[in-house]
Amino acid sequence: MSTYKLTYFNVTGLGESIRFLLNHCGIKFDDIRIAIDDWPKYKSNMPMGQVPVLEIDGKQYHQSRAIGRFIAKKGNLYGSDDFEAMEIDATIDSMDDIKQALTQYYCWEKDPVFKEKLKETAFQKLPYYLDKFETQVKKNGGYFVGGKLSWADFLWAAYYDYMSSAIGGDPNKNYPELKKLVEKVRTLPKKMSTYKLTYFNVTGLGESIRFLLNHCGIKFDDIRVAIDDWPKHKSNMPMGQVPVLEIDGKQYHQSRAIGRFIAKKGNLYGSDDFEAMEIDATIDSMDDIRHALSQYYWEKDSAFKEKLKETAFEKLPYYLDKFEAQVKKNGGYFVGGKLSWADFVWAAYFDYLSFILAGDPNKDHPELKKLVEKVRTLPKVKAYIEKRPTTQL
Ligand SMILES: N[C@@H](CCC(=O)N[C@@H](CS)C(=O)NCC(=O)O)C(=O)O
Repeated sequence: MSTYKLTYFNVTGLGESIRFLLNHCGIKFDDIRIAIDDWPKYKSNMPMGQVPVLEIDGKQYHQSRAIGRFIAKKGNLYGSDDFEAMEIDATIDSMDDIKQALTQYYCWEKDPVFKEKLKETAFQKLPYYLDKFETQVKKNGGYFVGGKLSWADFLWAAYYDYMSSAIGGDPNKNYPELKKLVEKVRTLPKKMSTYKLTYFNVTGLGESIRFLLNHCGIKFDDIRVAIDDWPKHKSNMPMGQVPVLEIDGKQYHQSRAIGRFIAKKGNLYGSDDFEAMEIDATIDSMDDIRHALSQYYWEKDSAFKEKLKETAFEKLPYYLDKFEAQVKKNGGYFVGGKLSWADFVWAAYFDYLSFILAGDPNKDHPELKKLVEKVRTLPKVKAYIEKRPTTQL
């Protein structure tokens, strides 16, 4: 579970929408609020001498918009495509333009004559912006963008406090659509998704998902169906198979689709579409060889089993050599010189393949052996392995 620490002043300002987002997305964080008098002690420790700063697992991230966008992506609040994302960005930039105009007069200007001038300019602009925003929300079914909740809605709802004190009253009072939207966002319950993974009490196709969920700090119910009970469950599964991951009551199936979803959340799906394609291809190749071995292992007809065994064992060294070369070329990982979903799949297949092969599949492949060890000793994966039920395969 990543640790989050948000540092800001004890005001709403640029920090409040981040607090709203973190709370809404169910991300626990330390809400550090610096007293203005203490600021000189902190300033030099901040990346650009400013706050908000969000620290994630000890690394500092700055700029309120960059931070907001990061959380919005995590919480599915950054639109459905790049067009919606651009609209959200534009809306937020416009909100910032008017907030900036108000801030200049309200917070910074000391000269009373100049302050009055800035106030005049800001108050001249304000209705123009509010009219535009009102029209936008009306057009978009009660939200700023795309007829659904987005980061832009959170920002406006969080600016309410600051704007109210800057203009001395509710900024949305003559704007029913904005008023409704702000109320809607500010009364949202805190969201904490619930995850339930259903699989058999074996490693197989479920284990890499268990590794990933643990590594990403996503709490989940690890439901392990006993083989004898399976007939009772089968018809409740989308394709009559497991693994199935239930998120907030909705079932998702197919181990790869599930793995990819968690990998994206955990930044384990490469840095771009090319790396993602390499990760997909690597995992599909892992599955090709796992499938060949499984087919032979579970075959009942002894003559056919022998034939399948021959085929699988002919293939195996070819795949292992290829994988070994790939990991060597990529600095100890399957793709891109860094940890990815592919590494998790291979590290989790270790149990299943060891069972079928009656020995360590990587024993003659030092790069693979090192990688599997690296993944399996990642702190949260290691802790999971130590406490997971002992299974035959
Ligand atoms: N392509 C599917 C295959 C799922 C699959 O084969 N699941 C097996 C367990 S490993 C299963 O549910 N078997 C019980 C059945 O089919 O009734 C995936 O990757 O999720």
